[in-house]
Amino acid sequence: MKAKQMNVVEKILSAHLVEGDPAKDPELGIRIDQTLTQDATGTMAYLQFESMGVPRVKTDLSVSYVDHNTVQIGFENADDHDFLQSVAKKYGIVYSKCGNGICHQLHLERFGKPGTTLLGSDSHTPTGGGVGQIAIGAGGIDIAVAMAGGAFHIPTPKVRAIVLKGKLRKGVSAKDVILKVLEKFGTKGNVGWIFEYTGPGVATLDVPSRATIANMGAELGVTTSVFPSDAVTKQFLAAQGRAKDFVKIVADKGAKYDDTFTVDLSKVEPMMAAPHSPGNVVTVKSKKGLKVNQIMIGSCTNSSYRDIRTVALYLKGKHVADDVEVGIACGSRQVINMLAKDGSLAILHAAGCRMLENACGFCIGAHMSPRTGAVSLRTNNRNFEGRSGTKSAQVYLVSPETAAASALTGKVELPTKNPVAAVPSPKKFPIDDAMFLYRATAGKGVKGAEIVRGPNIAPVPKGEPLAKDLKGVAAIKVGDKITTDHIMPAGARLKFRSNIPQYAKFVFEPCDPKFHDNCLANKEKGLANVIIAGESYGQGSSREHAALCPMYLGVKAVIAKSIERIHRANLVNFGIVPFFFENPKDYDKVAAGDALELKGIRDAVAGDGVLEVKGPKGTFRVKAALSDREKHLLLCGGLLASL
Ligand code: MIC
Ligand code: SF4
Repeated sequence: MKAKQMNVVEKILSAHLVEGDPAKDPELGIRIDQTLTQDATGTMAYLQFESMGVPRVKTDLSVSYVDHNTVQIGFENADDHDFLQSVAKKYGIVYSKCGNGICHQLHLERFGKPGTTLLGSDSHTPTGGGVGQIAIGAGGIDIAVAMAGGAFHIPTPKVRAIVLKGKLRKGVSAKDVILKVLEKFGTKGNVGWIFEYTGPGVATLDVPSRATIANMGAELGVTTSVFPSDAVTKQFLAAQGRAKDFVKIVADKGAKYDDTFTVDLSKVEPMMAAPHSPGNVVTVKSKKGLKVNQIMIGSCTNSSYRDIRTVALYLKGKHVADDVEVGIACGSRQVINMLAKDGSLAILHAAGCRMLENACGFCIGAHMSPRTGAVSLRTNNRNFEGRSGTKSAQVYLVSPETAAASALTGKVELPTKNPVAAVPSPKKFPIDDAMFLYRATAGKGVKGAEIVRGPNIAPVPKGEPLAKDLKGVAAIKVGDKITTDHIMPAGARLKFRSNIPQYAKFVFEPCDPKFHDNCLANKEKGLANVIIAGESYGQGSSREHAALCPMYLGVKAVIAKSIERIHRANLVNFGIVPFFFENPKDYDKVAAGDALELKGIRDAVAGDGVLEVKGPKGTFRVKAALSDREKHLLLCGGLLASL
């Protein structure tokens, strides 16, 4: 009998399937080949890994990157870096030193392998889809389980083919393509999907462009995005000195998809995401002439050699406008090295750009916050309100081409007016892996290595088994599209990531600064805190702190109209029941501060997930759609408590 024709997703997943049947089960368990962490989520991931008592990582490769908290004001960041380095040495993890670059760019350059699975404690891990990897973002504890050899669970995916045809016009690039896809599918309603890019247009995109598209697929809320591994991938890997990592993975002729959407690349216009959502997509043309105060270029979405070299070509022999501040953060040392050799760095300096560290930096609001009310054009992937560090700033997400063209006039400009020549894919990238430590002991670890723990590293709190009945309080009521940046702000608060009691002080800081105190007061009275939310609760980052810190504050349930994938998984991992309103209109029946009775919650979780909640305005039904695995975790009080 002829084997079924498979798409790329089916090929990779079927080769990694360890639990579940895609034809009938709602959840699949897959084997993870590689993991990555970054420092802001990594400390927790490794503390959790440590508490599992496994002597060394069991993956093919695990890499610990330091790229988020690099500003080092105070001792906390440096303490975290030391801890991470010592953990890497002990457990057989490759350690990417601070200064090496941004995790996703580095992983793509040096480690991403077609046909493998990668799990990362960062929502932009899908960048690996650019080289035909099934790369998924998850909470730190899921990475810890994967490093210990456990499976990772995903909702059985529906696969949408994004068929690319034609070729991009000069001045239009990958960022415009993903913004076009976001314009169509938005930032909600895509949970459980995987987007597979296919069609003749794929061959016209180089690997960095594919990676940009896969990276920002995270904003759609999909499980991941993936490109085939073809001749372009082969050339890229060979140029990175990794020809042996290449395997061809393309969809079989006649492979089936659950849905198809076609993008004619030749018709894509320069696009931008207007404040305050990556899904708020408009054309650059519609904003032409808008005065701009700041332009930030880089982040894991657009910091490749191709991107920054393109910016240099736009700025060559010119100067940025007087009243605009331009900052550039490259993705890796390899990128900087190439820009130094071909003269681009000199061009950018001469043009008046501020050359920033090759780290997340501005993207996460760690520095370079714009002035009050500023218009800031940025090439990163998220423009949630306040993420830049300035609440009143109007952040627009754009391509490097639009950023560069606009830098010259200080106004939004069309990059297609005076486009520059395409940057050819380098034949050979300069390779310098000196800042990846412990490559020789990867997978083995170093016997007797001691873990270094500064005072900022606090133990991980554990959850408690779910009670039979709960008397609770609606500790907060929020609206639609609440992001993890609202729940657990990063920026200036980021340095407390390894210290839960301290970080928990800032839960919901942008929405209700009293949340922490109120929750602790309720907890003291023996009341369970409940979060009431609208659609797409928990969009954005993979940070498990957005579940872990609420757990610490006594939050036992979230009742929302809908919850995004990674955040929902994090809630379960930390023993918080993710309910949705059976009738979304019941959202109006609850107000902040209402006393809520969740009688029989334990039986409901163990059974069909349906619970009648009693509030001052009557009762309403909520439901948690849970797999048996998730039920078990919730009843135990979370993953760590279940071990
Ligand atoms: C982000 O872009 O929001 C982050 C910071 O990279 C997060 C991870 C984190 O919160 O540490 C992400 O995308 O998962
Ligand atoms: Fe870093 Fe920004 Fe990428 Fe997150 S989105 S990994 S903060 S560069």
